Amino acid sequence: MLEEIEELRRQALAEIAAAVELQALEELRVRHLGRRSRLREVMSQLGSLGADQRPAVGAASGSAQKAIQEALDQCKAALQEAAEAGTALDVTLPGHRPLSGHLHPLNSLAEELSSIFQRLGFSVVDGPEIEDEYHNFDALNTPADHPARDLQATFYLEGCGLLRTQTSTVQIRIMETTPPPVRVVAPGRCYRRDAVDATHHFTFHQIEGLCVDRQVSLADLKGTLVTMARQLLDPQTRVRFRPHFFPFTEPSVEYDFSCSLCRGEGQGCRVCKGTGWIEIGGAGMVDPAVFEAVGYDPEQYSGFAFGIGIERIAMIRHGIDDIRLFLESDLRFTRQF
Ligand code: 2NM
Repeated sequence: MLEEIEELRRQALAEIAAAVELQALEELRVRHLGRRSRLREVMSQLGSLGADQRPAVGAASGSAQKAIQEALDQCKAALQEAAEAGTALDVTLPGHRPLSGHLHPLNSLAEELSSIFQRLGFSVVDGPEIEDEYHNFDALNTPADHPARDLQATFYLEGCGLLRTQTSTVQIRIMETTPPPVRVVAPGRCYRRDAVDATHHFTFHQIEGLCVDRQVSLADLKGTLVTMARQLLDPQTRVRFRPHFFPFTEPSVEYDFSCSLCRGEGQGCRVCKGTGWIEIGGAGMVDPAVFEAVGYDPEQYSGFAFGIGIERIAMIRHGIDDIRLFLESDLRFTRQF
């Protein structure tokens, strides 16, 4: 008898859950709880049961009746609400696809660059965005009176350091704790007190690379950059160096990639503005003063380092003309990538 009551309850609840119309629900109420329902019949016969069975059967049938009534009430309320809202429940409609996100274009480019460098034997490392003056400037051979250290150029936090202006701080931390050889890239967010316009922002993303070993030369730097460029853009890409100055490298260069849109032809190209070349970043051979600061012997070791602006490459790649879109726009922007 207990099993039959359980089956009656299961059957009734299943049918109620599938009901999509108020009228069908009323029919279910009559069938499962009405005067001629099997459950009522069981309950009316309680008196004729032996005293050993009566309490259990009484409790089970009472609880089944209560559960069925509650299910009917709930389903009725939901159907009435749907009818009032003018949207009768149509269980044959397709369900709502759950929203699934994807990487921001800056993060997917940083990942792509990281994996190119990983294939070249570099490890991907990171470090704090809140830094001290030592790791951001002194260890990078940037003297106290250098303009980059100015209050107008760097965000200083009250009493507790500054926001890193480049991810070279991470390279310093790696060299402090790891003996050579090292080969690392550090992707991440950096901050400068720049006036914001279509090509400058107070926060931007970089990936910086560092390779230190015996006999590392500028040729290794060029080989690394050209291999990266050919994997990232197209296999014909060329790289050129222009002399430059950075406090932390000597010699220092700025480097350009041949334009991937016009293949270096120039002539009216809107991406390279007719020059055939796109400025990508800065690089050089790590200054001996930086090696001294981290305890490497500059007589035994040499190394190259380079920086890449992630926004700049993403803008060229996707034809984006305003750097502010990356961090100041909403999903209408990010959903395009
Ligand atoms: C650049 C340009 C040139 C650089 C130098 C170092 C370190 F820590 F080894 F000294 N890391 N990254 C470097 C050199 C970064 O970015 C424009």
